[in-house]
Amino acid sequence: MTRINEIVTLARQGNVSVVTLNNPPVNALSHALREGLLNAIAHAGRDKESAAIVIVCEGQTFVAGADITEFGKPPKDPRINAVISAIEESPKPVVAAMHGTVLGGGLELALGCHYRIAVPSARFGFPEVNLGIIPGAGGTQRLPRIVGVERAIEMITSASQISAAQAREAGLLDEVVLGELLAGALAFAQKLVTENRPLKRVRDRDEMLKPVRGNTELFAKARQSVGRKARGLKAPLAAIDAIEAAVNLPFEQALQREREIIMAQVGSDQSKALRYFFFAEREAAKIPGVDTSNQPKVMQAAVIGAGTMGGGIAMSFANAGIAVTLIDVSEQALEKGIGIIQKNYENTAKRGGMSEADVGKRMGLITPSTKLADVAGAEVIVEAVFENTQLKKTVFAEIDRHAQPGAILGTNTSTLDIDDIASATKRPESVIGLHFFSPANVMKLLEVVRTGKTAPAIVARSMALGRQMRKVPVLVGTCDGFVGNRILRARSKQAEQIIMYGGFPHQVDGVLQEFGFPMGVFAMGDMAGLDIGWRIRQERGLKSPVADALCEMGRLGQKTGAGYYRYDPQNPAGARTPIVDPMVNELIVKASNDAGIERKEMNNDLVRERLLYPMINEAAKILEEGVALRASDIDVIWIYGYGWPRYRGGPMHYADAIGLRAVRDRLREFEREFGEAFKPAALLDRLADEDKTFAEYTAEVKAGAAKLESAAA
Ligand code: 3H9
Repeated sequence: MTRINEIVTLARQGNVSVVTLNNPPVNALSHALREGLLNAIAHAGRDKESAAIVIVCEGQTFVAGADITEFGKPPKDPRINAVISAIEESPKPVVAAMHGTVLGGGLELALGCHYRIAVPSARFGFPEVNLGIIPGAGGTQRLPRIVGVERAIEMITSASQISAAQAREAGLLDEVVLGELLAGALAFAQKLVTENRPLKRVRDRDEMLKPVRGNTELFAKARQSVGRKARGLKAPLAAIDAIEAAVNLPFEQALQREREIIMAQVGSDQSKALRYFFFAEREAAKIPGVDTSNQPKVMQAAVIGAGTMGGGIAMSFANAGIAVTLIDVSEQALEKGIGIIQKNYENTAKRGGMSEADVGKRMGLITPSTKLADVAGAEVIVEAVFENTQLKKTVFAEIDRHAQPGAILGTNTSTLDIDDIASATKRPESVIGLHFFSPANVMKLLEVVRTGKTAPAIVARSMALGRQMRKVPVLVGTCDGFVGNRILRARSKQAEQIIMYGGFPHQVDGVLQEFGFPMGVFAMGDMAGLDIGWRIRQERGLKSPVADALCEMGRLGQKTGAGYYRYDPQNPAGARTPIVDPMVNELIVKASNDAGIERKEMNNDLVRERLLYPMINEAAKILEEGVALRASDIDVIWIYGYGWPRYRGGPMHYADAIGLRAVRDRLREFEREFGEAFKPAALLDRLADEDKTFAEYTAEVKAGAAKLESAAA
């Protein structure tokens, strides 16, 4: 065996050269890997005893793409295209032998090989658009030559993955290896030794492209449909440009076009935000001082409360294959809850989202019960009863009597004091907030709320449980609203103010949608039902002139056919599409007059800043108080829980991109004009003065904590 460099080796088995890549964790195409692979191919090429070359990877996967950490840095030769080109030009046949997730540059590498084989569990895809770029090493050129233009557009613009069986059927794979991969690869390569020459190269194939050459309609239609789905994300549309070039230009020229497009994208704000978010998401899983890895899998859960939240949480457990006892003291509520779950699953099955057998399997994992004592068998218990401290305390006292030692005692409260709830038990160290978002079976975000007393082992198990449930768990501390809702409140308050001072709901919502949110504040209020807020305000003795007036008129939102907007079941755009109602605008103007406010027209920039900057300000306070561990966690929460557009990286990244000085200065102007509520947070003020970013602040805190830890050790 020859060691080419620290991560690439070359060995000959009979007359086949085997190039092995070992670049953990995902065999990314780092500089060392590219250099080693290129050298290995050259070595094998010179080896007179070698008649074919196999490329195989150690570890969890074949190459899963370019090394994202290298993006934005000065590129170092050899580039990926040069490596792929050397493989494609090799006079000896090269076989990619694949397992794991063959993604992006990894799949491009495979497409440069003369043959591709894989184990049945392998998966294939181009996730580049999720990073705000397009496949940039020939993926937009070679994929359509094999799978056809329409399928290539679908795969690349949606970033979806396909299985080995699908890849075989689409012609991407030459063989699915049922036994051991390397043995299968060697046997496959043996057969090539006598193969006819010249070797087939994907780049030379034209049969899939020829029929659509000059077909502008196909691309126009694709742009229309992809543009709708991409909602502001630019990369999918750029991918279509590159695929169109593949169809209409000679290979080298089209490859150059692909290169120009990706180079422009790598420097774009969207790609920077998406790359930041890729690492932010992974960072959220890491908790200083708490090892969340190697946690035992949860097998049995219990959910208390069979309402909308409880039912959704029970479904989330069942969806992850975890048996769950759904408990409600009321037989009737339980029956209703189970009925809704069954209906939800059946609707999914009807839409083709799961099989009838799956419906049965998941329902089989959910056991209804009216006895709280049935929490006894559960490793995790999630309480999801009404938001009432006394009720929750009674439930927790009862849970405490029956739950097994070491069980996670979770509450799904979004507003109440978890310490207070925990005080009803003799084991507050086992109590933790598990804040799911509605609909709980759909939403990925899980705020894991640690109190001052929660034991590290419970934190570790809760984070691992979140991942087991295929959620995105983010650890936060206790405060009113935790991280997500506290920031949401800052935005809602502003939205209300804006309409009192000169704006209108459709303007506010339009600005948010233009920014990239799927829905505006007021349309969202109508969807959720305006009576929820109305009830809370009544309990707390608060007023909101416009919302209160709407509720008093019976306009409670979509469910009553009207709220801030009107809804029409016959609307060709959809029964849930908001229609601007002049009557509401009149009501708003009257509310301003009654409050003695002189309305002034606001431009969209002002509306956007008034909505978003107070959110950033609130987030700065949250960060300063240590309620969030790092700025990027806040971004993960807002992207997964509240629809902040990924390509803007979350509120903290957005603020960093604008510059904290600019944000702080604008808040100061607002403070002078509109009052105290806009006073910049102390942390924001300090970082602005120091010309620093939230990301830099987080890095400093992390370095400080590491220093303390090593000093203590
Ligand atoms: C591309 O290929 C462009 C090309 O067209 C060519 C252009 C010229 N680079 O996700 P995990 C790290 S764009 C660097 O937890 P899993 C990750 O940060 C690329 N690092 O594991 C984490 O680090 P840490 C197209 C990477 O088992 C660790 O690996 N490809 C990369 O749940 C484990 O990651 C993609 O977008 C990378 N490419 O899932 C694939 N990938 O432990 C992106 C991962 O320090 N990757 N890391 O936190 C994935 O989707 C998943 O990582 C994968 C494994 C499914 C592979």
